[in-house]
Amino acid sequence: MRPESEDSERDSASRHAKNQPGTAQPGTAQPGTAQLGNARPGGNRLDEETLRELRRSSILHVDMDAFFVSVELRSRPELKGRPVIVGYPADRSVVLSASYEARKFGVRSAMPMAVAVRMCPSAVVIEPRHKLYYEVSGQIMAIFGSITDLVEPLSVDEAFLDVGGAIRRLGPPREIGELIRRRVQSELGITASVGIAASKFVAKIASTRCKPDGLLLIGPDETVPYLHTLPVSALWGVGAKTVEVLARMGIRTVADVAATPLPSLRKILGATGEHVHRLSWGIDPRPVTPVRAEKSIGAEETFAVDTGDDALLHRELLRLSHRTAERLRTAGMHARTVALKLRYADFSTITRSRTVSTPIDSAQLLYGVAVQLLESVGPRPMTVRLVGIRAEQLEEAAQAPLQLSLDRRDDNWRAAEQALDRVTRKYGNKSVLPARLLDPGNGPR
Ligand code: TTP
Ligand code: MG
Ligand code: MG
Repeated sequence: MRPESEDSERDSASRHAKNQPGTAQPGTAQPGTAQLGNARPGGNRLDEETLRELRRSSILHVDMDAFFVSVELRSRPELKGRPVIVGYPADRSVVLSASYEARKFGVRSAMPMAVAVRMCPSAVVIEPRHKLYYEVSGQIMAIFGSITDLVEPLSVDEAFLDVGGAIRRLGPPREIGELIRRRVQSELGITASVGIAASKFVAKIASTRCKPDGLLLIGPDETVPYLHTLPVSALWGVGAKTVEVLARMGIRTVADVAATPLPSLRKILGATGEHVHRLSWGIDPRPVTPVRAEKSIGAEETFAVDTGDDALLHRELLRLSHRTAERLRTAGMHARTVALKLRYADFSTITRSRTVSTPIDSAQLLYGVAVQLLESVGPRPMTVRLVGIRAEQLEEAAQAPLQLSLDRRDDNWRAAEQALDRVTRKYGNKSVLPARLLDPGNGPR
């Protein structure tokens, strides 16, 4: 008998179709669990073959459902089941988080608030309480950390976990996923969805597909057939522009990508063609890499005179982005998260951060995120004393081969900035700067 037959069947994606989220309810063991045995109290030891098999799909992607909204609903349970949006009510603001009831009306995160309210006039809008979310985020990460050391946080509400080393102690990955879901629910009062697979890429797809309040395991044998049912946009790094480019060539699904010869893909997409091709066959060898939260690189500046001037703030952000990006590149690091810090005239300080899907090391990209973060702050209550940018969740450039930014402009920026680094090293600082920074009269675009 093939050793994997029992488990791979039990763990098959087909049993947990995406339209059946949350099939495994907290507290209910999966059929067959008892026979598996384990090292937990009352259980038998897992035999080596079973263990090897279970370890083939040991990567979990855990993400909270409608995180900011769910945290708010803990103190306002009467709103459960109703459309709820977290965001500033001002027209310039965007939706930060939308309950699944609001999503039925078409509301999505990052949508302008004005549009969202028009789509769903019955939605209850709640102003964000970022400090609270960061506290809960810490508690989420602490739960993950009690399962395994191999935790790679991706943003405030999600992380990859490699639970291969925890199977003897806690049971098969699916049980560990259910354990995490139960603990998040009972200890923090919110729900999480868990995707499980052999790779980070597929685990993330799985969690997205089983939301909300679900668990989906895509076993090794189901991975390729499952991927091939998806649209190309499911591939990491394939954004709207690339979808368009591929569609013009008649490539619409992951199966189409897989069936396209590599040389043709290279011709269409350049160097990233190879990565996209590999992903289409479920190949993503990147390991779960724990990142230390304190590892960060940044720059900040106090204004000579407190300011409320947007143009000045933007210009300063651009300058700080260049400083930070140069330091990143010197250190050979890429950043997953960009944080903005604002200190107001009364010394009260706020930070906002955003995690990007492709690690970045260019000033233009840092600046882009910083501007979005500044906009997400909403109306500022008073003038600003200090502004800062911090690149967080750093990973070594060599560890992040999947620079799947398919926007050629990004690559051009990176090349231009690398050239700038070389000039700076040779001729000293400030010999070359973007025109906007040299001419103080220049406002933001
Ligand atoms: P997400 O996990 O992307 O979204 P979500 O948890 O609200 O919903 P889902 O069930 O689809 O996972 O983001 C986590 C939180 O991060 C979200 O609740 C609010 C915050 N956030 C922002 O502040 N800005 C953004 O642009 C996005 C996408 C999220
Ligand atoms: Mg979430
Ligand atoms: Mg998330």
